[in-house]
Amino acid sequence: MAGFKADFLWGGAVAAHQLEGGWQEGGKGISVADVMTAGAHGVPREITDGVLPGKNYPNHEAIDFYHRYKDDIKLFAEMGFKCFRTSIAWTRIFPQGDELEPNEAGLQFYDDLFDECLKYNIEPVITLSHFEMPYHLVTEYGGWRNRKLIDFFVRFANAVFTRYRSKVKYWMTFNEINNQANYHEDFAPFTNSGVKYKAGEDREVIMYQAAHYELVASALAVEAGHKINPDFKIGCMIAMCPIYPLTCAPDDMMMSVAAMHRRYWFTDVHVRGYYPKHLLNYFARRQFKLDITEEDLQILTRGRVDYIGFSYYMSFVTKAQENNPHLDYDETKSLVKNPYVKASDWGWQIDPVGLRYSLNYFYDLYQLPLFVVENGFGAIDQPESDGVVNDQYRIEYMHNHIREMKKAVVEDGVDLMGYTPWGCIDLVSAGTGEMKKRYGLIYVDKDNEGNGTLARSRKKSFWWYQDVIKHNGENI
Ligand code: P53
Repeated sequence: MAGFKADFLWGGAVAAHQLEGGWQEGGKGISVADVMTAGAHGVPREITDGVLPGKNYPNHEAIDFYHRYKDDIKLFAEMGFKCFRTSIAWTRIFPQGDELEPNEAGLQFYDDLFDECLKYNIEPVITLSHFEMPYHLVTEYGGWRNRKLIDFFVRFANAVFTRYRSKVKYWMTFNEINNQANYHEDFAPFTNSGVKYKAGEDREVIMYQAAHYELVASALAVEAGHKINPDFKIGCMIAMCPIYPLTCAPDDMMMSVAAMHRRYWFTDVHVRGYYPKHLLNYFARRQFKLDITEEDLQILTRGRVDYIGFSYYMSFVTKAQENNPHLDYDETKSLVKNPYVKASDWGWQIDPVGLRYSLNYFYDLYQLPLFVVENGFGAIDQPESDGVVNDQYRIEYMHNHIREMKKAVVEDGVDLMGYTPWGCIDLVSAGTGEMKKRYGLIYVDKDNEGNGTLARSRKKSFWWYQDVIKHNGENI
């Protein structure tokens, strides 16, 4: 039986702000990640007004990849990586975000990093905006609630597309653009869009406006990228947590459809180049006044993505509720526990079959190539007496997810480009800012308080994944 393609992109995924550190090196500006303190499960990260003394900002040093990337990439090569997904920190290229000319030291850093990957035949897979936009764009412009951000982003995209046109082929525009569907919490609006809400504001309409500007910026970037190098493959990036109905009661089923509409319309716009009717009807019902011009709508049709990149960690469950005649979805209130699956220590429901379901969902709807650009198990690791982390639980998680992914390819005929497990090396958690929520196949000696030698060591999963890649997943 056929399996994964011969040129399947096995690799790993990270984001600049979660591992680079060097937050002021090479002329880098302050990003939104630089003003977020460490939190914990159930304790949100604090978003401070600039960098304040006496606070713990875990992304400032992270795991010091900025100085250690050569050794780390050597370890990725040893695992057999065919690709490495990271992001370009916007603040290394345009430190404030609104400059006219890029910062040469920042451009040079990524030239060196990509050269190091290419030395081992590792394809860089690059996200343009991964929760690390310039903080200056927040304080001066209000983040993505401002249309001016489109020009700043497109300038950034053009600068890096041009500079790396012969080094990078695979790109994504906005990481997990749909996380901000959860606009009642402060985290996603800030990390996705640099939006800080004022008391009493209608959060939802601001979220739709910011997302619209991002979608226009993404489409312009796709269009520009294809001109700079027609071989570029430029994708979107969606946080996929499929929302199941709690029961087969028809109202529960319809609630799940309505919830999926609210969380995944972003993909429709990226892929099809226009807004789905259900969302336009919703805007009309809510009487949202959005700045969406005729020209914007033209741009959206021109800048459609080449593939769908998505993260998959968990599935969600919803049910119909009283007094909700329109089946409106509120991510902070509409979700319930799935009685059939277990959850991680951070409450993320573990559901490998949900990955097969997600691959089928996307492929049935869009027939575009898919790329699983994040998947993994955040857990507390304890090195044993010999110093090795025996992370059998992580191996089991990944094994079960790869097996379901394989069924989607072999049995269901989904076109899958690759698989890059999240945090292939331990790094700072985005959601909580912790180090102890580890995803890596490589252990990094550093704790939540910032103590540790930063030394790297191979976990048991390192050898396991090396074997998976070597056999192109045939042993799963
Ligand atoms: P952490 C929420 C839901 C799904 C994925 O997350 C998410 C989030 C945000 O926390 O984020 C992605 O570190 C994101 C990465 C992040 C990773 O998943 O909170 O693209 O930056 O680190 C894992 O455990």
